[in-house]
Amino acid sequence: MNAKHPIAIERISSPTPAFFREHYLEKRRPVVLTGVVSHWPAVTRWSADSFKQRFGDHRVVVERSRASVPSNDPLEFLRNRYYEEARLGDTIARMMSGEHPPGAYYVTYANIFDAAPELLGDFESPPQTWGIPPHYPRALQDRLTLRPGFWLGPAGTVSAVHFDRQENFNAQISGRKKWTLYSPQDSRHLYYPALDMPTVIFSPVDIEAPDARRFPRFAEAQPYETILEPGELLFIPAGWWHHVRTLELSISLNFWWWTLASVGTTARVNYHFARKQLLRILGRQGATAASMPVG
Ligand SMILES: O=C(O)CCC(=O)C(=O)O
Repeated sequence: MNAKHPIAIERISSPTPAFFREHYLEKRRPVVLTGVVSHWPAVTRWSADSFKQRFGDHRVVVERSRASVPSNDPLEFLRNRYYEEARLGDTIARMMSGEHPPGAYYVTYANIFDAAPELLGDFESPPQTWGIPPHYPRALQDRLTLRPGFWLGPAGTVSAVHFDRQENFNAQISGRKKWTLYSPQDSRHLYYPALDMPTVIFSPVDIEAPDARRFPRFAEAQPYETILEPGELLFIPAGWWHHVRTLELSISLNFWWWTLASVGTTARVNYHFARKQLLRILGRQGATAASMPVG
């Protein structure tokens, strides 16, 4: 646990898109928007049961773990993670059986919309409504927006702390998730860049059970927390660290999009990635990690 008391992520109700952009997107502050996606048919209609019945034959890519005992240690988590394709119906049945440890099956950023395009009518694109200035031409808006991602996982599933290169809206459709965020200014306290991690966007710190001897600086990190309820939309600025614990069988949708700020985040990640490769070539991986500048 952090030494610092968590700050609750702000919640604002039904803001205008211009207000959101000025006070949160441009100021790089996370926020929960209420009353903006709660009317989506997805929120009132979608459930794991209904997906099992209606879309059970669709094939999705499922995140799996090789670990017999699940570990929340990020390095272990990444080493044990693999992906396989499976029927959505079988995957949901396994999640609901209670016979598998959390982390055994997690549908992450799946694209079920090509196979079931009718689902696209059940929600809107928050980046295009809230994030991208309305005067941008439609073709540019489309290019700045990545395809929506469908997430479905059982209680106890954990996404280890990492950050994304793009701006992110995460809409909770059913079930609840606990989110813990840290500002990019805390990157040093999260031991970024960790050159021994398989991917530099992950921190090596298990924020729920930190090893104070290995990661003493983590005590300085300031957590921001919220429990995201169905019908709520969380904005995570590019570069903000996030850790997610699923509290109940959950469906969510996420929407990444590009801004100038997110291109800056990408440039820093690429810089560290290049240094990591160079250190590997020189056989000095990890040796100079502590003296690396923070991106
Ligand atoms: O919900 C999760 O488990 C992780 C979500 C996430 O990392 C994201 O939306 O970027």
